[in-house]
Amino acid sequence: MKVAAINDLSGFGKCSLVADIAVLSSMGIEVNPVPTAVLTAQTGFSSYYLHDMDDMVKRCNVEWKKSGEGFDGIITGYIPSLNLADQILDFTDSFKKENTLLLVDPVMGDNGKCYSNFSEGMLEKIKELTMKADIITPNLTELCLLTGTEFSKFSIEEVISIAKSVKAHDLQSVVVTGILENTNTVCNVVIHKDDATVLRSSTNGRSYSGTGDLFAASLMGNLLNGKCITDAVSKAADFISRAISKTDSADRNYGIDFEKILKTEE
Ligand code: PXL
Repeated sequence: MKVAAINDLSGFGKCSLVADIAVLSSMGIEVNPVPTAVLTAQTGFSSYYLHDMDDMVKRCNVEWKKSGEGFDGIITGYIPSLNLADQILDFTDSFKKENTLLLVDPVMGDNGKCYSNFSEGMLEKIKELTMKADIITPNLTELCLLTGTEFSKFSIEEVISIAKSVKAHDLQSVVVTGILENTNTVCNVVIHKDDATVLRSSTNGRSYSGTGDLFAASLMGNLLNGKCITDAVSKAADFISRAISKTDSADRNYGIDFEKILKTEE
């Protein structure tokens, strides 16, 4: 199994490509990274340097078409600029075949706040990308942005109804991630065909950098390894719960200690 992972490489934050490469590789899946940007740290830090990779996604598209590459999955995450968003749309047009699973994580914000990549233009590009996806994994903030809904505290029934409205086509699954029910319980809502499933798992009530990226990578890995969508979401949520329970740092910016629970070679 091979996955093209279109994401940034952040020096601190345990997110993006660090999450994709570590998690998918540990699940026996080959990762072919398509770096969109290299950062000293994810953008939640008070100071960081971002080096935009310019036309790297386009270059991968051109070179990999030339060498006849193909992928079982494509996963996309944080997009640093509109230019890269356009290149990602072209890349998916080239490499999403009938049997290629496209997971789009519409990374734009968390806890009701937008990340620094957000603009109205970015929202339009990300909407375009989500239309092509087999699975989208917005958190509640991103679900609100995608649907033009004002962010507030919703009941699970309300989340289900908003999530159903964002579904772009019959075969698309929508997974709304990280809905905090109370300080000990987090919900993930899965919309698949006409069914809505609510899966609950344990948490410590805190939010950490990179959790959505780790969740998306684990979800992709479980799907490619043959799990159905609800089992794959349940496995990904369990992975996050276990990783959070092993996390020492209280500073959300440094992310969760998922490496402690990845299987080792020994
Ligand atoms: O985890 C999402 C993410 C990925 N990449 C970068 C980010 C963020 C969230 O802030 O800043 C660079």
